[in-house]
Amino acid sequence: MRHPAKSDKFSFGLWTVGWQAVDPFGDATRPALDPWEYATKLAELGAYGITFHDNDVFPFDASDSERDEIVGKLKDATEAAGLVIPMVTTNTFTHPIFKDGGLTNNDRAIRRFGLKKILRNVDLAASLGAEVFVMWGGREGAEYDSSKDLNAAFERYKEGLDAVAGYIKEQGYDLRIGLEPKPNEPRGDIFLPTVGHALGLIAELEHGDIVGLNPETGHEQMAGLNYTHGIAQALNAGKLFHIDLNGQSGIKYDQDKSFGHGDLSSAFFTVDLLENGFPGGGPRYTGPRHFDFKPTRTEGMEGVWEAAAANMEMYLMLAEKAKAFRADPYTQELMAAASIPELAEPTMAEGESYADLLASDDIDPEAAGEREYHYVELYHNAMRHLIG
Ligand code: ASC
Ligand code: MN
Ligand code: MN
Ligand code: MN
Repeated sequence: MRHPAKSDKFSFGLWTVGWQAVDPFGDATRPALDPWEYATKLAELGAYGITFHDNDVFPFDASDSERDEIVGKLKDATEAAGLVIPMVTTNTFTHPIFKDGGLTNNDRAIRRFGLKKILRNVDLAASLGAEVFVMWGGREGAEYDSSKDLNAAFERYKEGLDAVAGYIKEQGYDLRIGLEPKPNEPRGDIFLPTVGHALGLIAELEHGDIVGLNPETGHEQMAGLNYTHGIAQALNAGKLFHIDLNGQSGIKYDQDKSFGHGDLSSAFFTVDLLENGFPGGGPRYTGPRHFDFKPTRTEGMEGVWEAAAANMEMYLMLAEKAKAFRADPYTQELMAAASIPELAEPTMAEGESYADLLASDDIDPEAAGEREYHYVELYHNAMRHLIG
């Protein structure tokens, strides 16, 4: 397999390789490096970009001068390594002040604090040339249904998002917001649990034109949902602004394994969509292939870099297999036999009246009920390419 190239647009969160593997049951198993050390090593492995939460780089209570100094060092290191910073995000989940959320906290003073922290970080994102500002509302939610006026919570969530989007517009930044759904963890239930919930809320925003999605593979799979379908619907809605690729084995805690480790065949079809698009054309995703993974706690620093490289190698291997699958004449034959191209044809003819539709008599339901689709053989042909 070839070495990843900048043109592959692979990016990594600093918090991924930087995770020291503290979990609810155990202490750190790995040392902390400085942010620029992670950046330099990721560039060597073939990444084109890095991303971060504000507090992956500088402490929550950093003074302005401390903040500027550390960010300056990171900026110098990324430039020296030829890396870009396509996305920046804010940590509104670690500090105890956010234990009941930032934008949806019952405590108004805390909501105002959370909003200010986010706006400051929007300024930072814009100054570093980021194109997407991710908002993962990990603490926006509840454990107890009695703890919230849910209607007010959604009102405040919308108010908060509109405030951030409105600020971006007022400042004239070339930045779009990517909401990241997740069903649970760290809250018992998180608001905006899936891609569909987030799309519904975005449609109600005043500044929803610059608000879209950053769906994460494992987060959809934690809800038992199909990630490829999720990003397809976001694409169809013109809302796929960014992606978090990783691996997850079923409906469990958020595993954040390396991409493709977990549901491999689902990862194949995710890459097939990202690399080859919809069979009938349609919107394409051209943004970063961003990995939001956590090297498992068993890994030392050697394992961290192996796990990071595995994401990119997996993506490239799947991309090659997916190209071969699509180019295979047998695949095309099966797709045609299954009428897949016909789904791109509108159901009613242009200008056709309801009367014409109702009067039409062009199908024998019994015969149509007997037609073959050969979907199993088509899927199996994908598996031939994947593991044959
Ligand atoms: C993010 C993001 C997540 C969370 C998580 C933090 O920005 O995309 O999924 O934060 O990785 O641990
Ligand atoms: Mn995750
Ligand atoms: Mn994520
Ligand atoms: Mn995550």
